[in-house]
Amino acid sequence: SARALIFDVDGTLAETEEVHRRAFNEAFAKAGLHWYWDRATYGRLLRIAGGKERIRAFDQHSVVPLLSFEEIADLHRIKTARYAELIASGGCPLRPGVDAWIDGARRRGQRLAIATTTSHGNIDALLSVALGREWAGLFEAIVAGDDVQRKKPAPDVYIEVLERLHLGPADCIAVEDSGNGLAAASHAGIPVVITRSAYFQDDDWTGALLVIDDLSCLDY
Ligand code: XBP
Ligand code: MG
Repeated sequence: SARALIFDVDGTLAETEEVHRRAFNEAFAKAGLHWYWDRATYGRLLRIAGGKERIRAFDQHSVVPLLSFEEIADLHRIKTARYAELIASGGCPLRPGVDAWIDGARRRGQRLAIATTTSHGNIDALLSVALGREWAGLFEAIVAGDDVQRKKPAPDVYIEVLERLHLGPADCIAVEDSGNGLAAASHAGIPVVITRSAYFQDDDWTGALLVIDDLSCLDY
């Protein structure tokens, strides 16, 4: 079996995207923007990884783009604060099978890591509720979007995880839910298990090692 499992966060460990979407919409309202991302719009926008990048792409496609980089950063800060509040108050449960996978991996002596587009603050908000205050001790490497130059679908987060673990790509398995994630891990040479999530049911999974509905589908 693989020596290390590298997990994506959003969509893979938990169905966080509806919480992200709500936080974006509440940030827009707070900033006085007449923007609202419904599910269909958000589904299209998810092709762009990263919240700041997603806001910028949406703005650039409007008739009159209006936001500077600073304004986008401010808006994204409001969104991030709101996301943390929503997660802290209501939480967002881990997807079925995630707990068992993490336990099983530890029993088998597999190492664990995280490779995500979102921020360290957002990972902490989510996992300190879902896995407890000491959650970070479970993972040997935690690499977030702003730690590297290019976000997914670029392989940067995965390459950085491999360097920190001192492992080659064939020693690992990446667990992902999106086409961007599949591309990122594949470009780093890492085999990918896809656990299909709410927003990415029917993507093109060519190149994936395995496509499953959730991690409880696997017995090991
Ligand atoms: C997740 C994302 C993130 C979140 C928002 O991608 O694209 O942008 O939607 O997070 P992946 P931020 O699961 O492939 O890592 O607003 O913090 O960027
Ligand atoms: Mg994801």
